[in-house]
Amino acid sequence: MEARIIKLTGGLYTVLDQHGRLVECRPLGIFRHHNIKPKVGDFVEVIDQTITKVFERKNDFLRPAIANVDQVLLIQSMKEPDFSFLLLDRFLALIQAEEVDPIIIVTKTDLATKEELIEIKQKLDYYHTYFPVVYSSSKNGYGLEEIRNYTKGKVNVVAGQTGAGKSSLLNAMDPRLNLDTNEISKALGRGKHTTRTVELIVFDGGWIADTPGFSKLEFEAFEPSMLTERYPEFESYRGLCRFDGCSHIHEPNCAVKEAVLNKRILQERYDNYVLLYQEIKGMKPKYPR
Ligand SMILES: Nc1nc2c(ncn2[C@@H]2O[C@H](COP(=O)(O)OP(=O)(O)OP(=O)(O)O)[C@@H](O)[C@H]2O)c(=O)[nH]1
Ligand SMILES: [Mg+2]
Ligand SMILES: [Zn+2]
Repeated sequence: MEARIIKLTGGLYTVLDQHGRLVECRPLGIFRHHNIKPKVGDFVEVIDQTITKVFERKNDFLRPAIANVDQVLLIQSMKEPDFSFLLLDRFLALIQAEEVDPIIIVTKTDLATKEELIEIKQKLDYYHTYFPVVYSSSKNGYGLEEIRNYTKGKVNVVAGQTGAGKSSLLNAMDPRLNLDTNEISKALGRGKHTTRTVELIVFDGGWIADTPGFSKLEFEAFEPSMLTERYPEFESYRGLCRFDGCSHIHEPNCAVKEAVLNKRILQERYDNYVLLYQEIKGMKPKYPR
């Protein structure tokens, strides 16, 4: 029988089968020796409450551990915690996996002044060329209908730092979810996240996974050269640099650096690229090349 994993708690998986039934099961013991770890979102074969096969994934996230996602709702608050472009670029670089669309959602707009909003919007207009950007407030309902246009019928995952308002936003969109939320001061003060498990929940004709936010977001090991591909605005300069495999950092005659000088690529976004590139390069690869 084919099914989809929608929840994992303490080694026990809950799958939704073809007949819409929820079944609790465990994976085959031999999986461990083959380094196979079924995760939420996986399509699996289930025989007698045992997961016997994991079907190929279209994409695969390590943290949160979830697979076969359509899009990521990247949630950043205007205030409490303050909006951070470095964090935004970091998340964008991390979540652009295969066949995943990030949607930038700015929450807590009710806490910002008009001037502050205009300032952020000016910069985010640049991002809007490449990604959807939505402004919202879970307090007054602003922007929620616009978000629904994207989430409807999809497998959605939320991402964003702790206290950004991820769970609050989902609750505002569907009060039946009744997800735990927390006072920002408490959440940060205790250094733990309000949301702990990863689970797919029925949402708007599709699915949603609320996830714990990260107070610190680290890169999983990947080739620094891959970072270029996660900057969609670099795409139109592909092949135009003097050197093949140009890192766009120290090489002469670099088309990307030229575009930064000509203000076709946002300076700050490029600066963050350099920071992230160096960070990834400084990491030890997990596997021998
Ligand atoms: N004023 C205002 N406060 C908000 C808004 N959204 C969330 N909050 C507050 O922000 C705090 C944190 O919200 P949560 O929804 O728990 O944040 P989270 O991103 O789910 O946090 P973790 O689960 O720890 O990752 C709560 O006190 C919410 O009431 C908003 O749009 N406006
Ligand atoms: Mg939460
Ligand atoms: Zn270059």
